[in-house]
This record gives sequence, C-alpha cells and structure tokens, in this order.
Amino acid sequence: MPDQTPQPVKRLADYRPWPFGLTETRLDVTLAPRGTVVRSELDLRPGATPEDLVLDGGAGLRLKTLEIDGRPVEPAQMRRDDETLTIAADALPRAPFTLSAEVEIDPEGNTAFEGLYLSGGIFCTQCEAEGFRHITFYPDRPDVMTTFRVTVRGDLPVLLSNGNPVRQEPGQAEWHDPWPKPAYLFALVAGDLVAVSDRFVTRSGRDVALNVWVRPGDQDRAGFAMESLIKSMRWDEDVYGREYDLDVFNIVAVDDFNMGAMENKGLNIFNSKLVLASPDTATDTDYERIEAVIAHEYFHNWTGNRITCRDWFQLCLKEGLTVFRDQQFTGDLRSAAVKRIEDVQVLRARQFREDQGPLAHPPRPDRYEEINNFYTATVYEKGAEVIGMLKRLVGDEGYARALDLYFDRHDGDAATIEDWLTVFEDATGRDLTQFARWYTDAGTPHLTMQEHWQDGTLTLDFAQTTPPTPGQPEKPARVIPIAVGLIGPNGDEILPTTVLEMTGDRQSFDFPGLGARPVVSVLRGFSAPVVLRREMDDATRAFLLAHDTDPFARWEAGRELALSALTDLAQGRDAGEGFIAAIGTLMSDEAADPAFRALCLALPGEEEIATRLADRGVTPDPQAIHAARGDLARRIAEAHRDALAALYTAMTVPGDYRPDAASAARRALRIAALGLLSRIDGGERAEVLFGTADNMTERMAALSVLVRLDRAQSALRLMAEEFAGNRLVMDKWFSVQVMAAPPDRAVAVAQTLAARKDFDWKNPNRFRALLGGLAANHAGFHAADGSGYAFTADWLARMDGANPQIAARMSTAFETWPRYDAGRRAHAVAALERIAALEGLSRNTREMVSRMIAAGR
Ligand code: B3K
Ligand code: ZN
Repeated sequence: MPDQTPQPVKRLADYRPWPFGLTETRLDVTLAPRGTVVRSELDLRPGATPEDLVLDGGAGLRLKTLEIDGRPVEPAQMRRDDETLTIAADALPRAPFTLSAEVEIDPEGNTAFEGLYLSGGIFCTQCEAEGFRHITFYPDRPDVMTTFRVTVRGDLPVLLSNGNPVRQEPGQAEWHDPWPKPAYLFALVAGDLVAVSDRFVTRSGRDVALNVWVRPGDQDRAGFAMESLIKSMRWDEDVYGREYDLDVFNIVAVDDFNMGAMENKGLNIFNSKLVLASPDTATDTDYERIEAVIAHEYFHNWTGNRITCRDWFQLCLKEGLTVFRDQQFTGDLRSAAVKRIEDVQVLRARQFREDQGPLAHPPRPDRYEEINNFYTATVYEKGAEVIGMLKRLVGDEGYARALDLYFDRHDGDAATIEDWLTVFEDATGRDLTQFARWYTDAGTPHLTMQEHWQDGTLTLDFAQTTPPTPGQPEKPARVIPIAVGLIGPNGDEILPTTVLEMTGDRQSFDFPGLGARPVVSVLRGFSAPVVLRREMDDATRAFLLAHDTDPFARWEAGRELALSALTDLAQGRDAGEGFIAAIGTLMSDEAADPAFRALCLALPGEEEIATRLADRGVTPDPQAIHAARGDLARRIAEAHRDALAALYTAMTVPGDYRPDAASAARRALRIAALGLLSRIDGGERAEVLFGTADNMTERMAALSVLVRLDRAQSALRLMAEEFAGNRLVMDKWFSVQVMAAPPDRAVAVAQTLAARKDFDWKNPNRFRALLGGLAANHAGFHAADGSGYAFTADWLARMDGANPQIAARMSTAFETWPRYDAGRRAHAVAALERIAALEGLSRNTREMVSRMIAAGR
C-alpha cells in the first residue's frame, strides 16, 4: 500500500468530506486500569468510488481483532502507523458492512488526560478535539455523526455514558444516545460517585432527571452547580427557545482535567473546581465562574452538539457563539454593565495580548499543526465579540430571526462559518462579505478618532489600520460598528447611543445643529474589539467618568486616566493627580453600584500597563511598572484614607455568606478598599480580616495582601493546616504565594513550593496554580536575570513528557517576549530554544514554541 505519512500542517483548503457513511456505532467497554478492552462495531456504507478506509487511532491502541462482517481482515490488507489504521479498498465490500474491532488500552498510564484515563480512581474521558482515537479506531472528525449504543462493564457503583439509560445492573450499564453526534462528544465515566439530584420539566413537558456526580463527602458543595444548571435550562428556553432533548442530564466532577469542562452529550464532565463550592472554600469569583461554565456547557447542547462544526477550523462557530450566550446569561442574571466591563478586561488581557504577539491568528484559522493549540482567547473571546458586533449591526430583532433560522436550517448539521453568515444574510437581507473579514483576518484594528467643531457641527474623523500578524502582512478595512453618544457641557446627554458603521480606511460623520460643543463618548459598550486612540486631556476623561451614561464608557474614562498616569510614572514622569481626585469622588458616590465602583478602584494590572507602553512604542520595564503601580496605590490611600476606611466598614455584608451578585459587589468594593489601605496600614486590617472572615472571598483577599507585604507566614501555616485535605483550596494556597510575592522573591518562592511533596505537578490545577501564578507575577516572571523564564522552561519540558496539552498551553507565558529589552529577549529565546531542542517534544509544544521563536527571526 502507498505510504500515507500524515502531513504536519492541516489546511482548511484541503477539506474533503469523509468518503464513507456511518449509520451506527456500538461500543462495549470492559474497564480495567491497565487493560481496558474496547469492542467496537461500526455500521459503514461505502461511497460510489472504491477507496481505502482510513481510521484514526493513536499509538497506544493495542489491536486484538479486526473483522468485516464477522471475517478477519488479512494483515496484508491493512496498514498501521502511529496515527492511523488503513484497510485497502479491495478488502472492503461494495455494500453496507460492519467493521468490528477489539482493542486494549491503558487508562492508568494515560497522563495526557486525553481519551480514557483514571483520575483518583474514577475512569473518565476527554475526547475533544481528537481524544476518541485513543479509545478505538474511528473516523475521528466532527463531520462524521452517528447514534451510539454503549455498554460499560466494570466492578464500580456508577457506570455512565451519553444519552438515555437503557439497562442498569450491577457491574454493567447500557446507554443509548439517539442524537447523532461526532466522536468528540462521546463520554464515559465510572467510579465510586454520589449524586446530588433534582428534576427539570421542559416547557413541552419532558421530565428530565438531573444529577451532579461527585466523590462521597463532596455532596454539600454541589448544590450551587445544580442551581446553576436549572437556571441555565430555564434561560435557554426563555431567551433562545431551546429545550433539552434527553431524559437525563449528568454532570460529573473530576480532579484531573486539562481545562474547565466539556460538553459531552448528556454527560458533561467538569474540572472539580468548576462544580464544588462552599462559602468557606470558594470565592465570589469561583461562584460566578461555576454559574457561567455550567451554563456554557449546557448551552453547547444546541450550539455545538445539535449543530456542530464541519471541521476544526470552524471551532469558533460553536465556541464564539456559546461564549456569547453565556455572557448574555450572566449579564441577565447579574449586572449587564459589570459583566460587560469584566469581559472587556479579559478580552484585552488575553486576546489583545495574543493578537499583538507571535501567536496571533484569526478566529477562523486556515492552518494548524495541533488543533488543541487553537482553543484560544481569539477563538473563544474574539469569536464572541464578532457575534456581539453582528447583533449590533442587525439589531436585536434581526439577531433573533437569524438565530431561529440557524436552528431550523442547521439542526443535525456539521456547519461552517459561511453557513452561519448566510443565515444572517438570509434573515436580514444584509450583505456580510466585508464583515466576514472579522473571521478570516487576525490582528486588532487600531481606530483613531479626531474631532472638529465648526458652526454648530461636530465632525468625527475615523481612521482604521490593523498591524501585520504572522502570515498576514496586509489587512483590508473591516466593518466597525462604533457606538457614540454626545454629552453637553452641563453633563446632560444630548445624543443617546447611536451606532456609526465604518467600512472604509477613513470615514467622517457629521453631527449638525448643536448649540455648544459636546463631549464625545465613543465606543460605548465596547462596540467593537479595537484599540481606540483619541487625544483627550485628563479633565475630559474626568468629566466622562463623572457624567457618561454608558457604564462601559464611564469605566473606560477612569481606566484611561489611570493608564495615562501609570505609563507616565513608569517612565519616571510625575503624574496621577487627576486620577486620584476623580477616583475620590467616585468611590463615595452612593448612587453608583458597588461592583462598578470596585472595578474603577482596581488599578490596571502590570501586564496591562506593559501592553499600553509597548503599544506606544516604549519598551516596558517590569520593575519600573511594579513600582509605579505601588506608588499610585499608596498615594490614593494617603489622599482618601478616611473615605476608604469608611467604605471598608460600610461594605461589610451582614448575615450568612451568600454568593449573589449584590453581596459579592459589596465584598468586591470592601476588598478594593482593603488593598489600597494596606499600602498605608502595614497590613493590619488584612491580618484581622484573615482571622475573622467567615468566607473564602475575604480570606483570600486578605491573604494576598499579606503575601505582598511579606507578613503571611502564620496565615499560610494556618490555612495549610485547615485545608490540607482540600485540593482546590490548596491550589489557591500555592498560587497566591507566587502571584502576590514581591517580584524579586517570586522565583525563589516558586522553587521552594515546587520542591514540596504536595506539589503534585501532574495534576493540571496544581501545575497551573504554581506556573500560572508565576506567569501572572509580571515583574517576577520577567526577572531581568532570566530566572523566571528558566524555571518555567524547566517545568514545561518536564510537563511535556506527561501532558503535552498542558505544557503547550502554559508555554503562552512567553508569548509577549518580543516586546521586552534585549537582555530579557535573549533569556526568553534561550529558554524557548532549550525547549525546542528537547528530544521527543510533543507536536503541541513544538508548534507553540516554534511559532514564538519565529517572531525573533
Ligand atoms: N469544548 C471544550 C473544550 C475542549 C478543549 C479541547 N482541548 C470546553 C468548552 O469550550 O466548553
Ligand atoms: Zn465551549
């Protein structure tokens, strides 16, 4: 048979449908830690022209038997390499046939947590994107969809798979999933688990059994996840008209998981940190994230499962839309204004950073080596922003019509971005040819605005340009929805939010008939994911911070004030008075939502300051940035000592802890005040709060302050004693010590922690706590002597041997290296090259590291 060595680069342009049909998959799995036996039967239909049958299958599959319609396939008619099994066309019947295989796999030896693996005695699976090929030989691609019948055998109390239960008896369970699905949505879980259970009756009357499965003893921390699931099910019916479609919905929490959670049909598997919560172990942020991720995975049932992706290049079709939906959900349940600001902060911190560096790629990439490297902020968060822009352009009604059409037209399909855009064109009559560039072009557009005022007419001149990104030197103009409002000199709004549509490189908009020159509030609600540049003095920013009616624009005005002060300070210039005065007024404005005030009080992080400097062509100096931020915080505290102390007391939340938005908002403001006050009280309040708070939110906030001030020894000891048996709390304990450490000690702290017995580095949460904690300590990670880079590289190299997905993901700590000074750049490249030179380096990490190194060439 001809050689078919897999090509390293996969290209969208090479897409071709699978030449066979698959009508049903039957699996019979007999579980054993080192030798699980998987028997599969695939009902296949050959295409019109005879072709070899190529199935995906990893090197870890030990093939025992292979039969076609009950007859063994001759060895001469098949070919095996590390990634595929090929059966020659002339060995295949011309009519429908059944291919049966028996393979043996080793879940206990599976440290990559992809396919079937063991996590603390629980068998579980992760198949997206290409994990099913480590369970059996299969056409492991999202456009091959079929129904599944699964029998699970094993001496374990709980045996779960997708769909509806057919038969359950001791040691054996049979499941049937009537909804055709691709292999990436397959799941199996088995172990000693207990359920927190409830029911949900859908609006058409289907009675659904709901279970959140956890380890015995964890039931009292699973209630919030269940409440969140019920809210999600109701919201998707109310807002998108989407109902659940099986008799059961199972969620399982496991401790070893490569990411947050997975939307397997009817059997979501979650990282335990996104399920388990109690007031004394989880923070407000944890609660909000649990609610959002439970919703996200549940919403995938329609946007991802019922309508899936044709190929992995289309990943943002399901991820962008599902993120957009979970953002809407959180906005509806909590505060839409606060949620929008938080989402923009995440977008800027992660996606803008990605777009500005060597790993930039479009929301719909057209090439990849390892698809797991493309579960990125660009695919997820920018994918969601693009949908937000579409909605803004076609209006709420147009959006609702388009979504109804999408669900009607594509239910059961493996669809593409073109299908998605066509639905919007058909539902609204709009031509989206130019809009499609948001999907195909990488990079963040830079938008400049200039104002002209003459004879009662205000003219706004806009210009857009997008910097080059790897492989895309030139970028044509995009459609940019720019939401503006005008505010009169007395603070009254004279033009409510209006959306301008920019389509050219340069474009002007006139606002005639105005009595006096207004102040322009622009990019309201962050109406497009662009970097906006406009000349504005501090007085105008302070005016907008006081008067803008759009909460995002109001917050943004404060942010700009803070950033201009911090970038000046970091370059040795005196600054900050304007911000200190404006923030003083806002912090005590009782009419403003405490959550909003907390957001305004939190200074931009060091990474954000570095990004702003780099954006302005200045090489960031991490130590100077750290000092500038500390200095401004101290000056705010000195200027507003009494007001902050009053806030700290007033924002105490009476009664038992509740994770609702209003209580969380008060705690957030109280914590913001605590952080500032700690710059002048030596950490006294933090020490008291750590000892007295009845909830993890305040205890962690206090602990972080104490770590920063280097007086956390006894608090850390107490916490370690109290929570030695709680992995999730101990993850926080690891991460806060590195993240909040004084930068000159961060690497040493990380080294000490890494040497501890309980640094169980193969557990992704623990690894992320330590290495992600260091990466988040900007001046610590970017230590001038390269020690942060070297430490991280050592651990990436080690992790790559066990779990390539985690190593590759964590390697993004290096993605900003080109913007630093020559000394740091040399250390960073040396670290990356050391990883690249490793023998046996995974495809995942190799692709990431070589893309990052290429930026220096
Ligand atoms: N779809 C999964 C992510 C899978 C990641 C594979 N490396 C979770 C989510 O986005 O909902
Ligand atoms: Zn998702």
